[in-house]
Amino acid sequence: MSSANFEIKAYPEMWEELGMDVPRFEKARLMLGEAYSKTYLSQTNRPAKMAYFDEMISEIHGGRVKELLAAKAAGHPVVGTFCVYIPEEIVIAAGGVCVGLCGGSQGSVPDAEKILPRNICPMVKSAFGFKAGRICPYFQAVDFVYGETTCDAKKKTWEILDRLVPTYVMEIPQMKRERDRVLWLAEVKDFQAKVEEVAGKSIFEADLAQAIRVMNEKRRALQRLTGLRGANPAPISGKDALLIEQIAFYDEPVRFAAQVNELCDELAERVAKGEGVSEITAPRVLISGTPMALPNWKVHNLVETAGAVVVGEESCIGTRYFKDLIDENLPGMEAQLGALTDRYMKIDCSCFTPNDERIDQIAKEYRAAKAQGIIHYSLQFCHTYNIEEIKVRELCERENIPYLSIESDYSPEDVGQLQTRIEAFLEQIRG
Ligand code: BJ8
Repeated sequence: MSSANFEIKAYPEMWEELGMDVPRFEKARLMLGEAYSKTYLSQTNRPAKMAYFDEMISEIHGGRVKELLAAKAAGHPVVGTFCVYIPEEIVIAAGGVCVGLCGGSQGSVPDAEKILPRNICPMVKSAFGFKAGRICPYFQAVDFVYGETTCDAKKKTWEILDRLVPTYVMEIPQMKRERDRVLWLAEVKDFQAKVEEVAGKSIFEADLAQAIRVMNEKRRALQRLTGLRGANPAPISGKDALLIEQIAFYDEPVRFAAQVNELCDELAERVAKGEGVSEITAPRVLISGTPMALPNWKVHNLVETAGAVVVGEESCIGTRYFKDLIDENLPGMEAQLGALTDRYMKIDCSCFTPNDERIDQIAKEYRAAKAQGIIHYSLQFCHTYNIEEIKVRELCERENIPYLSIESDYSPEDVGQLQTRIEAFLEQIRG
């Protein structure tokens, strides 16, 4: 798709029915289309199979929303999410749909700041603002929103969000001892009961087994994509890979996995021929830190515009979402739920203390991606990632890894300053 014929499709009647602020949303649609064309469609040598993901963006405010509404009309629960801690398998087992809600845009932040404090995480403000301003069709379509007690900004915001949309909160433990696992297992079972209530049906062993297979397949496809990015030259840009990881949160999982695998077939051919999207000498960067929710492409764009290539995201919109699978052959619901609990307890979010497995994971991913430097990315006011940054920096000092730490928000104000710092960092890698 070229930038000349790209547009985010408009569905004003459906938006009206969903109770949205249509005139404002129309402006947001045009801005997103422009940003996407500029950031994505200007890239050269993109894999042909990216066409599917371009189409997903083109239909982001329409085609996929229609699918969710059809699922809802057929009695299937539609659950909005903000965190990879949601046990998606349970929703799928009930015939439902999970959709990651957007939280990566500056456009909705002023809506949130009318209610929430200004000095909290931009992701929380952005997400809340989409609902408060009625400028997200997904938010309007969900049966309920899933919230969690990972960080203070989120857990207190859910109480206020619940006034606008039903918000179900799960308690995420903050440590990983046996008693924390017991707590999380109980939370998982409560969540199952909530989903069954909304779906009006019970979940059985066969449903959960099938849902586990579906999610494993999707996660395997994303693992495969990550593996291919270890080649030099990289067969796909970091921007495109990030886009796929973002789309993973709202596409239909079976179709998505098939499309990612088709793309991987094309990338594997590129790797076999020694072809890629960048020069073999392009600096290779791993990005680690807070998730980059759609449409937050800021740092990837700066890094790749400066001639480097991003080869991995150690992030929840990245490997933290798909690095761990669940055993598909366990007999009985109790064993399945136990394995599911263990799988989610492996997520190394900085809300845990201690969380040293994340530091080990960063080192592992750095080596696997054959990266040459690490950028730690933290959203402003995210205390847990900002403080854990100390340990990431120490890792890089110990292992002699070129390192840059960035703290940013969604406003364009710091772009010039970030560009200068990123260019200096890439010079350091180039030697
Ligand atoms: S499992 S990383 S998706 S909580 S950036 S809102 S932590 S102040 S996003 Fe996250 Fe789940 Fe953890 Fe992953 Fe708060 Fe920090 Fe903002 Fe954050």
